[in-house]
Amino acid sequence: MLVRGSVLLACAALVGTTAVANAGAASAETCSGSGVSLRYVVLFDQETSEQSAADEIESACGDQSIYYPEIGVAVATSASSGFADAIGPDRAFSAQAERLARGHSPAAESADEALSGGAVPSEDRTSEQWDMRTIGADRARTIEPGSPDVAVAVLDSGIDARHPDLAEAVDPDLSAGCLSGAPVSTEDAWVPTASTHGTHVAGIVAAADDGRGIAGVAPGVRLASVKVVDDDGYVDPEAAVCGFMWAARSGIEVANSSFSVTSPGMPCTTSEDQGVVREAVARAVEYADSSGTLSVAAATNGALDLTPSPGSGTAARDDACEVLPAGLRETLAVSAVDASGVKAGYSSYGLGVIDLTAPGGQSDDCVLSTIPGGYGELCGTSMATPHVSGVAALLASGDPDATPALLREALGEQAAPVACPENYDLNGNGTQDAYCAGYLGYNGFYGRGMVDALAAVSGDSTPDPASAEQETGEPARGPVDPQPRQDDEVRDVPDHPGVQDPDRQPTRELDRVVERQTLHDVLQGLGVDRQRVEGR
Ligand SMILES: [Ca+2]
Ligand SMILES: [Ca+2]
Repeated sequence: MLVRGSVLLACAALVGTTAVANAGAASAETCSGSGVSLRYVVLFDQETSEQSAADEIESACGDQSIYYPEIGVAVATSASSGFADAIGPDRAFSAQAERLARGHSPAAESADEALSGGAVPSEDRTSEQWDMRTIGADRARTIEPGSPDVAVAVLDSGIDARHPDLAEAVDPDLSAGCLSGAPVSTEDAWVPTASTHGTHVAGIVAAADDGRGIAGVAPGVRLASVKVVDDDGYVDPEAAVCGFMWAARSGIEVANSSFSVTSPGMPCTTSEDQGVVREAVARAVEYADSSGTLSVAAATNGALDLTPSPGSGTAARDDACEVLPAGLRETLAVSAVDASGVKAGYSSYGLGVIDLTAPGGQSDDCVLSTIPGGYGELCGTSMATPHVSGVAALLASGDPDATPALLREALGEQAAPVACPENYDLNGNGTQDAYCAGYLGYNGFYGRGMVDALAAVSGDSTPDPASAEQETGEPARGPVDPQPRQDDEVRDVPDHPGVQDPDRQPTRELDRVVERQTLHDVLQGLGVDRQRVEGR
């Protein structure tokens, strides 16, 4: 606190003078500001020490809240309007400033009261869980409910730990609030305050198999409530970074991200500031992955085509759209299907991005799960994603040594392939609503297919390490599927003149993919690595 106080004094003293104490100190102009303290995520070279980072932030009239030395990312606050400029281009970003600039009021610091319900009905409602039957979870959990040595971090709006179907699973010692960008482990920091979302997601992963209410995919595993969604529904990049770092440092096996890092007006764009956001979140996810935390994330609900653009990573195509963290290489991206197994209309999709699919529901058939005070139905890729996280937790339970790479490989190999639909005119107006590129074993709607809980608990749970080692190798030319199956029909994606997108090229290269070799070449041209193609 002594340091913080002296920083503020130093900045205040500079206002209205022309004196600059030393070469590194901020000028009078950069220290003057609106007086509104805003939070920033700040990038440093990865080798930067905590003190060096703090010094640089101080000299820019900022106050370092926390520094993550493992990834060279700091969270800072500053009331100086020149803070980002003083730090330098492409190194600092404030989601709060972005919202203010767009006329949104700052997010509430926190709601005063935790969401909580009264008595929860004890009626057995597992017969309504069509989603669990779809992935074989109802049978799987009788074989393997999951180990309490395995934890799933639900990066979300908080989990109601008083819910009888969650009380045993939620581990307060593994839970934290991350809204400020720095973890706070007191309970009031990680309980839900404005949204039932996190509690709903948590129930899908691990609601108790106790004959009451519902049962989750892996009722035997522990849950960590890691609050990253603020009361206005935003996930700022510093909150996401904090969440992944918390999961990694806590040794948590799976991080479920049923959210995307967004700011108003930039749901998935690639603006300059998005570069800072992407870099910060990517570093955190990479670190988590290398620490043994598997990242599983929702494809999002905007019915977006997330297909990577030709050329490089993210932004060569004007309408290229990347969502975080689902679009990151180490993350398993999950699309959502309805009760009939067809991609839900809202689910985003894209060849080279979607890894797996799972039940998210649609319209009248949403997914039943826990909410504070009882049970409720929600639809979305947010609901699909925890099905995959739950199955990943089952796999980790059976093989404590499984790395994220091994879990990804096993999930992909065990998934039940889902073919592209012949016709995807959901509203019946004669035009296709989206186009599914790829073949049975790997396509833009379903990735490698429907996640399979029963397969995860039957027989060999994970492939041998030798096959996973391949994925660190150079991208190789050759068949997409190393062991082609007879039933792998290569899908000829039809022309689609009626698509309702004026910017869309009538025949994009992907739509002419007719054979696997070509698909592989196309994906390589798009910068999609071999791991994506082969399911990693
Ligand atoms: Ca239950
Ligand atoms: Ca249509």
